[in-house]
Amino acid sequence: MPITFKKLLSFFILVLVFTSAKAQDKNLSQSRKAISINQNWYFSKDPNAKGSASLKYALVNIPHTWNAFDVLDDEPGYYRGVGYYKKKLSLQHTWKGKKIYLDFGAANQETEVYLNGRKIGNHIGGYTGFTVALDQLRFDGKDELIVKVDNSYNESIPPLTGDFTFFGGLYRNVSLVIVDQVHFVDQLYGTNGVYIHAENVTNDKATVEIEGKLVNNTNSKQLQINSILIDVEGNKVGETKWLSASSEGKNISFKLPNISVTAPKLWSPESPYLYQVITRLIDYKTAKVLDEVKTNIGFRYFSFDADKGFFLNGKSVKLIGASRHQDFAKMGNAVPSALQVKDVELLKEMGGNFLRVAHYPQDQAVLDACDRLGILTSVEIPIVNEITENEAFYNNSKAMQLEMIKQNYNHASVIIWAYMNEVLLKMRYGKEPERKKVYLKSIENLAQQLEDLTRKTDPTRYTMMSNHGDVTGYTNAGLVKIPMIVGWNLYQGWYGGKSEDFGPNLDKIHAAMPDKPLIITEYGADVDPRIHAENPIRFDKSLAYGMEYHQIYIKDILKRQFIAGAAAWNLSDFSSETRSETMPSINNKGLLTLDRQPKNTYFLYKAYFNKQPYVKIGDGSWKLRSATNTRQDLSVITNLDSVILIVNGVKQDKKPVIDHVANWKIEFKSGKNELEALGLKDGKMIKDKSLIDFVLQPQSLFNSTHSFNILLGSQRQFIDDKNQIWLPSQVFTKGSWGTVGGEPFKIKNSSRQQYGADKDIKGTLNDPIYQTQIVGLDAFEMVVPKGKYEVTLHFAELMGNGIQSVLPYNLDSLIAEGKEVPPQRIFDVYLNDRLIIKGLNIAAKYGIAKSVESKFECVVTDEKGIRLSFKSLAGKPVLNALQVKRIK
Ligand code: GCB
Repeated sequence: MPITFKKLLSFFILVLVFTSAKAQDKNLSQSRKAISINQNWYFSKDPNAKGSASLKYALVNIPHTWNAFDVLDDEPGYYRGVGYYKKKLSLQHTWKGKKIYLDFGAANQETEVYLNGRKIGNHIGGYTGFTVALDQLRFDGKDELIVKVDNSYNESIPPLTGDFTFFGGLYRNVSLVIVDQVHFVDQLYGTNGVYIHAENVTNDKATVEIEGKLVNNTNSKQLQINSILIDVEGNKVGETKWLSASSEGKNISFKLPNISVTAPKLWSPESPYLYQVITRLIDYKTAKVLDEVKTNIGFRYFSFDADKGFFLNGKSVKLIGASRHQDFAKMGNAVPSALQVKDVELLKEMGGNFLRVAHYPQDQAVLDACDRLGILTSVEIPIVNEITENEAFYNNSKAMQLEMIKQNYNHASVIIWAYMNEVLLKMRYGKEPERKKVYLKSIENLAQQLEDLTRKTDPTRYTMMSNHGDVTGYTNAGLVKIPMIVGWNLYQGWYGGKSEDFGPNLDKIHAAMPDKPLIITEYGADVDPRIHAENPIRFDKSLAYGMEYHQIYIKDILKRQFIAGAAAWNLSDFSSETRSETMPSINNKGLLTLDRQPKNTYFLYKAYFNKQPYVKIGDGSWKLRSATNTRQDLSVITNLDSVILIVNGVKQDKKPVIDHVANWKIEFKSGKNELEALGLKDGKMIKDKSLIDFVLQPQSLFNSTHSFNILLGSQRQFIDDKNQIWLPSQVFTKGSWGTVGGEPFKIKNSSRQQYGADKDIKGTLNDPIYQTQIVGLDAFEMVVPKGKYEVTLHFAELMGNGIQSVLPYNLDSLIAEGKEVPPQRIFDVYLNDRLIIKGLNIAAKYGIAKSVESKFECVVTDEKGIRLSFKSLAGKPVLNALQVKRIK
C-alpha cells in the first residue's frame, strides 16, 4: 500500500503526541512526591524536662506511641508528658531547588518541630494532620529533625476527659512531600489544597466544583489549572480549565468553572462508584506540568427527615453500623493503616453502611476505605464531656473543626460533621446554680460558633451533636436546636433501666422534638468473651447478656422509621485506662475484641444486615465449655428461614428461627463434640462447623487431673488465661458440693451498679476470679472419693478504696485522707479440721483489691470429702474462689 502524505503526517503527529506525552509523564513523575519517613527515628521520653540534648534515645519506627505498653501493666495511669523524636534526613540532591514539606498524619497532642535546632512549626490537637515547610535545608546528610510531642493534660485542648486513653506520640504516618516551587497546598489546614465537591447531583446530572489554594514561589509565572474527570475505566467524562492573571501573587486561591456531568453513576453502599479528578498545575508558557493531584470523588445526594429518616439518592436507607476508636491490642493508637482499613472491611462484612468516626478524626486510610466500600460516615472533633471557658479552648476547638472539614472534605463517604459528645456529662458547678447557668451559656455559645463555622465552611453536609440521655438538660441548655441532627447515646438496659425501655424512650424523644432528625449515635453493653452465663444479667459482661441487649435494640431501631440511623458502641473493644471491671483499662462494648476477633454480637448484626446467606454456630468460638450437667444451650445465628443442627452425628429436633436465632438444648459428651449447622438457600448449602471441648464437672475431677475451679458469689462462668474454666458456685446440698452460710458480695447503697466489685485486681490478669466472693461463709464442702487433693484458695479484699499496695497500711492515715476503709475482718481457715491459715487479715497484710493465692494439700480418707471451714476472729470471713485438684 503506497504511503500517502496524509498517512505520513498522521504518523509524525502520533510520534509527536507520544513523545510529548512521555515528556509530560517525565514531568509528572517529578511534579509531586510523597516519601514515607516512618522508619528509624530516635525516641526518648522526657519526664524531668531535661530537654532533647541530654536524653538517651532508642530506635523506633512510626507509627509510635510511648503508651502502648504502660497501659498494659497493672498500674493505674499512663505517662502523660513530653517525648522527643529525632531523625537525620537523607535528602536526594535532585530535590535541591524544590519545595519540601513535612507531613504529619497526626501527633498527640501538642507538637513542636525543629530543623537543625531552629523551630519551624507547631501544632495543637492530637487527631488532625498538619504540614510544616522545610526551608533552609543544608543537604549535607546532617539535616536533623527534632519533634517534641506532649500529651500532658492541657485545659485549653479538647478532649479534656473521656472514656478512652489519650495515647501520646507520633502515632500516624510521617512523610516528606516534595513539590515544585509552584504547587498546590493549603498549609494552614494541612491539605494538598485541592477541594472538590459534587453539587446538584440527581439521577440525571451532576456538577463538579473544584477550588483550592496554590503557592507560586516564582513570582512571574502565568499558571493554568486543568482538571479532568475520569470514570473507573479511565474514560474522560469532563474537563475544566482556569488561567491565573500573570500578576497574581504568592498565595493564590482558585476556582475552576464547574464540570457538568450527565447520567452520573451514583455512589452508594451497594455500588460505591468513584470517579477521579486529575488536577494539574501547568506553566502556561512552557506547558510544563508543575504539580498534579488526584482526587477520588463520588456522586450522591442525601437528606435527613425528622419523620422518615435518611434518604440516599432518593431512596430511604437506614444507617446501620458502629462507632470506631482507633487503637488496637498491644499497639495503642500506633496502628498501621492496613489494620485500620481492615476495620472498615469488617464493618462492611457485618452488613454495616455507617461508621461514626468517634470521638475524633482518624487516619485518612479509614475514610478512603469508606469511600471505596460504600460506608457513609459522620466525623467529629473531640469535645467530650465538658469544656473550658477560655478563649484558647474555643479557638482550638474551631481550628480542629476547620482542619477536620478541610482534610476530609473530598470524601464521598462523609455526610455529617459533628462537634460535641455528651458535653453535659461532666456537669460543672452543680452546687452553684448561677455559675452553672454561665457555664451552660458558654457551652451553647461554643456550640453555636462551631455550628455557624461548619455550615459556612461546608454547606453541603449535615451537622450533629451527640448527647447522653438527659433530654431535658440538653433541650434546656439550647443544645438541641443548634445542630441539624441530634445524636442520642442511649444505654437503657446497661447504665440504667431495662433494654425494653429503649424504644418507648425514643418515642418520647421524637414526640418532644418532632422536627429534629435523629440518629442513635451510641448504644451498647460490655461483653467480655471470656465470660458466659446461663441466666445473664446486666453488668455480668456475658456474651449472652450482650446478645439479648442487641436483639432488643436492633428490633426497636428497625421498627421506627424516624430513627435515621444507629451506630453500635463500639465496633471493637478499646483502651480506656481509667476503667477497671473484668478487663482493666479496656471498654468491652465492642462487637469485636481489641484484636478484632468477632463476638456473637457481631454475628448477630451480620445475620441481620449482610444480605449473603449466613449460618453461624453461636458461641462457635467458645471452644472450651464446662458445666455440671450435659444439657446445654446452643444457638445458631442465621438469616435463613430454617436451619438444621447436627451434634456428634445426630440430627437435632427442628427449632424455629426467631429474630435470626434458633435455640437448642443439646446433649454434650465429655471430650470433643462435633457440631454442624446447615441451611439451604437457592439450592446452595450454607454451613458452619465447630469443635467444642466439653468438661463435665465435678465428675472429671474424680477421673482425671482436671482441676475443678469455682467462682464464689458469682453466677457467671469464666475462662482464664491458662484456658482453665471457672464455674459459678452453688449452695452445698448433701452428697454434692458448695458453700455453707454466707452471702454473695454486694456493694450496698452504692450509686455504682456493678457485678461483684469492678475493682482492678492487682497481681492477676484474671480479675473476674477475684471480683466476686462469698461474705460470712461458714464452710465450703465437697464430697469426693478417697485420695490426695490440692486445694487452692483465692482471696481479695473487695471493700474500701485508696490503697492497692502490697504493704500493710495505716488505717488512720487512710481515714485522714477521707478514704473508704474496709471493714475489719480477721479469720482462721481449716482444711478437714487442720488449721491451714491463721488470723488472716487480707486488707492489712496485702492491701485492697490485691489477688492472694494459697495452696494446700489434703488426704481424704473418709466419705466426708473435703471440708474448708472459716472461723471469724473479727468481722466476716470471705472467699473469692477455689480450685480442687486430685493429685493421687
Ligand atoms: C458514652 C460515651 C463513650 C463511652 C460510652 C461507654 O456515652 O460517649 O465515650 O465509651 O458511653 O461505654 O460508657
